[in-house]
Amino acid sequence: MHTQIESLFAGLWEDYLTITPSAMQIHKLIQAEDEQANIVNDHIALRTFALPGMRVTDLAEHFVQLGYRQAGEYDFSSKKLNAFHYEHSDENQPKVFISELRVDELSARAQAIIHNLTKTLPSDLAQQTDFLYSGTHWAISYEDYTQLLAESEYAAWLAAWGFRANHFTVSINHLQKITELTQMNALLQDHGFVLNQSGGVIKGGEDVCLAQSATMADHALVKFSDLEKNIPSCFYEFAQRYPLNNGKLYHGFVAASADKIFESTNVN
Ligand code: OOG
Ligand code: NI
Repeated sequence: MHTQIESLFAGLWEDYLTITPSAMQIHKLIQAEDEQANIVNDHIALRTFALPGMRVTDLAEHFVQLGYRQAGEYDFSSKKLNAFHYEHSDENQPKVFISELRVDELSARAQAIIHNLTKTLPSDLAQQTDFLYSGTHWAISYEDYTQLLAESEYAAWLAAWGFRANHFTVSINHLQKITELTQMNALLQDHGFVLNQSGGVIKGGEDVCLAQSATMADHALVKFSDLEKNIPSCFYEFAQRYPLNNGKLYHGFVAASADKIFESTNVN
């Protein structure tokens, strides 16, 4: 049986794989190493501009309709981002982390580039069925991309890739043979995958009830209006959750770790 939630995540996953081939390679690597493993997503993440009609709440509505509710709230002041996470009443459903760029805090030049991309979009764009994996709805030049990149890596990524899952996250808690994030990381590194080192390979840990690692994003070809270029696309994340003092698994995020996970799409 395919639930509506499953079809939404399947749509996001298929789109994500088209620009993140390493995710399928890693998926197969886990299956080969841990034959009984059930590869479950801890969460996915989406990015957007904090502009009318495409704010976090507009994107989240697709999940709220399927039984999700807003849970944690986070602020990343140096990256000029707000974020929220959403949870389903069924704890086995993936969590959803959605961030938005506070466009009005960027330079006048960057704001002008972003307004130019978004000014003619239909007001009901975010309500459209496949919106969450619809990509870009505009043409951007490599020159403007580079301008944005100098100021906000997030702005540049979003302008180039549009609306889609930025990453999926394997839940280490649901694997069988691989029981520790350190084991997962060793497996990945043995097979040549490059991990995000910002703040250390493992962000967080048992002390904050959440340990996370991520690959550095793949590179994929973008057809800019003036030229074609390979730029960072999406990455794969790995999360291990630990119980709180009350014995229940922690289901939130850790702002200090998230701040570093964002950097998995940096040009390195
Ligand atoms: C989201 C980064 C934060 C996490 O697990 O802490 C995050 C992003 O890169 O869009 O996913
Ligand atoms: Ni994440």
